[in-house]
Amino acid sequence: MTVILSGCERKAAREDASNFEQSSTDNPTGGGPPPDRPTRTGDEPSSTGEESQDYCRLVERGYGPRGEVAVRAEEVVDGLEVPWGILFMGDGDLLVTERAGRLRLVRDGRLVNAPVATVEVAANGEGGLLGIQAHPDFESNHRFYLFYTADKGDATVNRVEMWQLSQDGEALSARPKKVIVDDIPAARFHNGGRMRLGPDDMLYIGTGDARNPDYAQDPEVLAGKVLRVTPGGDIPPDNPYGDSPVYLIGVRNTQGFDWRDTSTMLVSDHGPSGEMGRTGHDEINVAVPGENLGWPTIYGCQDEPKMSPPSLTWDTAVPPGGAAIYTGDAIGEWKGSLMVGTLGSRHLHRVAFDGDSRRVERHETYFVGDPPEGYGRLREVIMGPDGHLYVTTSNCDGRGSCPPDGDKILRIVPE
Ligand SMILES: [Ca+2]
Repeated sequence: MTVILSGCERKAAREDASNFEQSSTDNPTGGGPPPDRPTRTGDEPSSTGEESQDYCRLVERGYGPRGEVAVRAEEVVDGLEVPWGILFMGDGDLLVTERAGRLRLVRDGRLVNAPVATVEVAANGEGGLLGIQAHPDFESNHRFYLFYTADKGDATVNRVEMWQLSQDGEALSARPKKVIVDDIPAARFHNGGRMRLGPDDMLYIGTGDARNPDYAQDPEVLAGKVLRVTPGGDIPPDNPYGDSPVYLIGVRNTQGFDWRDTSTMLVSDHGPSGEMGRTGHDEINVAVPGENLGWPTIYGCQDEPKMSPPSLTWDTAVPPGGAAIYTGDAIGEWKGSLMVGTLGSRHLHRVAFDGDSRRVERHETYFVGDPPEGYGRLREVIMGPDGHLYVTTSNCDGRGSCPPDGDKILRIVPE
């Protein structure tokens, strides 16, 4: 049975329905066959053992009801250009990547003018300097990971490297960088780029399909996956696809994930923007090790054996940026919910699951649209060490309205 949420007309609903991060004019396969409808097909149980028709929720109009919890955003810093990932350093200071290749330091609440480092990136389209993540022993060894798009001979690739900060945190150490994962296929769109440490202290890396949908189902290719490696870049012996960093397959372009428990991930993914005549249908998924999230074989709430439909999908594109489970106490109603920043549709979404199931119990939107109510396009979403949620804006990425004071880091607090 399809669950239909009430779809109110909203200011943000004027946004187009593309799952590139905004513009459907980028559609590479426009004029293709009419889209097949993303309905469920039969009663095959998914690989999860739960039948998708029991849990996949399709939002057919709009984006979901407005949230009722009273919250507001505090500006931490402004003056940024497409801040993509945040690393909290534990003492209140943080590092933030800017997609054009700058690694910036926020110290004592102020953005330091000089970049900590500048990374030579192949910055076109959605590529560039993307994710950042601390090493599990960052406090003592100052090591961290960067995900960036690089020119390599004739090819453009995505690469993860381990770097080290100087003792004062204001520059790099002289220690050579170490390549952790190289030759992840890259493209103008669909580069993934998010990195997080799992509860097992392994490094998880979200990649995109690099505009080749068939990559996503091929376990031999690093594109269209979530990867899992040790802190030193080795392949853990218990990875689900043998001697490979591949951990989840069937991913189109993820920029956000977190863990509900030690082995259950919540993963956002971008739906199609014209491939096979399909549009819309961004996703929120529940995934266990080795899970196949279905791209490009299924979309929407479709179901196939050994593939899993999402728990939540929207007919109209939202495309999701970062995602984090709210673990703080400051906004008690949000505790345990997945918070997702969206780009084209410009919201902060709250997705609450029904216990440990795959069923979404509640879904609502905050900070809708552009100022004054919203903050425009939202990219990184991450819990800070102070128990507050932090998000970054992405209004200066060429697809939003870039204000004079640039992009911002925001802290979400109770009203
Ligand atoms: Ca999927």
